[in-house]
Amino acid sequence: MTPPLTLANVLLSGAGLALTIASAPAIAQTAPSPQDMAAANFRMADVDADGRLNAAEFTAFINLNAAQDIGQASRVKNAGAYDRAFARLDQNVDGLVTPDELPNAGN
Ligand SMILES: [Ca+2]
Ligand SMILES: [Ca+2]
Repeated sequence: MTPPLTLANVLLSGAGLALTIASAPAIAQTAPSPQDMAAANFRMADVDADGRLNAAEFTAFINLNAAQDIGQASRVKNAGAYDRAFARLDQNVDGLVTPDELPNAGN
């Protein structure tokens, strides 16, 4: 059951939206850091949500980072050097890259 779309409902939700927009600039002043964006990309690329990236997930992670020009991702992507980057980051060589194995993005 969807609630009836009355004029009052539309106006009320519209007012809520206006309030949200009005309060947004204060938040928007702090742009997300490369670290934050990389962390979000990590979660997005981590398809099975186990908190670790396998080789396929890592490729998606690099591509997401490259699209936002984070760290060395564009260079890795352009060179197709996913395997090499993965091997370098996977310090304990378990075939998975964990967040603590990632360098701070933007360095
Ligand atoms: Ca995973
Ligand atoms: Ca590892």
